Amino acid sequence: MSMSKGTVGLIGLAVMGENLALNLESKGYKVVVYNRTASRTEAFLKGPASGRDIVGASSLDEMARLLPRPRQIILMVKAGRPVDEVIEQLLPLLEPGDILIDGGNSHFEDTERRAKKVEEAGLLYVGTGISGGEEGALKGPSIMPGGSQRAWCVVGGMLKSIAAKAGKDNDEPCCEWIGPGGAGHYVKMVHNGIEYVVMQAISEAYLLMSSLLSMRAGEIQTVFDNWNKGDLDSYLMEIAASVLKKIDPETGRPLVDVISDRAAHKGTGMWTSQSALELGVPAPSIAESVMARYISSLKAERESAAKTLPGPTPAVYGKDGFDDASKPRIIGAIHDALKGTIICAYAQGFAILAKASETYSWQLNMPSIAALWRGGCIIRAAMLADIMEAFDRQPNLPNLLVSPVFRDALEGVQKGWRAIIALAAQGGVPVPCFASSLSYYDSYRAARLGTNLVQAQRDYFGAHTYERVDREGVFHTDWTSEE
Ligand code: NBP
Repeated sequence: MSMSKGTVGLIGLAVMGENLALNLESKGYKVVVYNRTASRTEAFLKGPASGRDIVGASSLDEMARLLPRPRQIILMVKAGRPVDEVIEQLLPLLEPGDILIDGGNSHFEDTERRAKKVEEAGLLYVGTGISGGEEGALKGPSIMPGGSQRAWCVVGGMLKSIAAKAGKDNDEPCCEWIGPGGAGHYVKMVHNGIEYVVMQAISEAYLLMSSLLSMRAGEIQTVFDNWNKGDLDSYLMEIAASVLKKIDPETGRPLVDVISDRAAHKGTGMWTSQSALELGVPAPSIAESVMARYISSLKAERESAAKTLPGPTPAVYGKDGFDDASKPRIIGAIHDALKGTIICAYAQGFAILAKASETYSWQLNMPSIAALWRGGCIIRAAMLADIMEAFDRQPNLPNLLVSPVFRDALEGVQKGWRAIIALAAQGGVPVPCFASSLSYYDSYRAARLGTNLVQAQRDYFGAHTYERVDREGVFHTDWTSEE
């Protein structure tokens, strides 16, 4: 009787697992679900899953019996130890050819290790990034699968069917094979690194408007809404505007005003920065966005330092000699800084991907990665169409900054970007991400930096040698000799 396209197992019924199960079922798959805490399975079956082609398993053993071979099992449990624990428990219950798909935010090195172990047992392993949060999981996330190519041939159709769709006819699935081993989770990690920058940059725009221009949440929301209709059209811009609209029912104030400024994190931005450092890829905007969260968490120290450390008070619009034209001008400059910073975020993310691809022999396809981030994921943005085109035209583009479309965009924003950083510095408003991104841009476009002096000092104290600009070779100088 069933018109099912197939049966799939899903372990872990928290936010992501529940919604993915519903998404799979809506696309014609029968889903066998299991959760460690049985009450959660029961609540799901009685609640959102009732009347749907979703059945519960009370143990992993029962799940294994309910699934046809080769079994396809998606793990949506907490990243880290839980994934290892579930794999340990599953291995004795499964048979060669069965496929395990880890859809959590696992570290790519863990995925490499697990893939080896699982494949030694004759099973196939897919480590896939899934982005889009709760809504994406339900309606169509962006999916970044990596691991066994043989497994992709089996599960590719299913993953594509539940993914978001993008493109001009909205029919291109945001799901494509990424590469072997941990490549899928690596790409998801870098996605999150870029996400950290965009979020931090939007918060700097908000801080500047509130501190320099005394704008309230509602007014900033209008600006964000407008930007979201133009070149900054993106999911994060849209939700930032939506957040600013929300009123706290208890106080009647904008909810954002009563939310503590301590921002937490789950580690993916840190992992991206660690990987960039290890691979030797400059990615200061990503690192700075992680640091911005760290410094935000030093709330008590900041509150105490605010009473003692000297600094200017920002000039305030309306009081300190701004003319009438200055407010739109400042808002325009904030827009420019935000756009420049977001371009740097993508440029750094793709530069990390390029180096990782070379280092790990993944052969990552940059236009395809840009394409699958166009829909469903947290960093989806109109800008991704330009990124896709830039890599399509020049597959070996050394850095997005030098592609014609972004070169022109940066030319358009740099004046305002510089002006707002100067104003922020004069007023003592911290804009770490805007400022470090501009330094990245200026460093990248500098044919000569001051680092000749660094190399000279290295040679001075450690005989590390140096190269010269006027002839080939490696040189060392006895810096203390009188000659
Ligand atoms: P959580 O990351 O909060 O994990 C909770 C799930 O893990 C529950 O089903 C829990 O079972 C299960 N679990 C734990 Br904890 N330890 C376990 C163990 N030792 N054995 C078996 N199951 C165990 O859930 P989530 O927020 O839905 O995220 C799932 C994955 O997707 C994570 O890797 C997350 O990073 C990733 N992700 C999340 C989002 C998002 O927006 N939330 C977006 C993209 C990716 P229990 O009910 O018995 O405790």
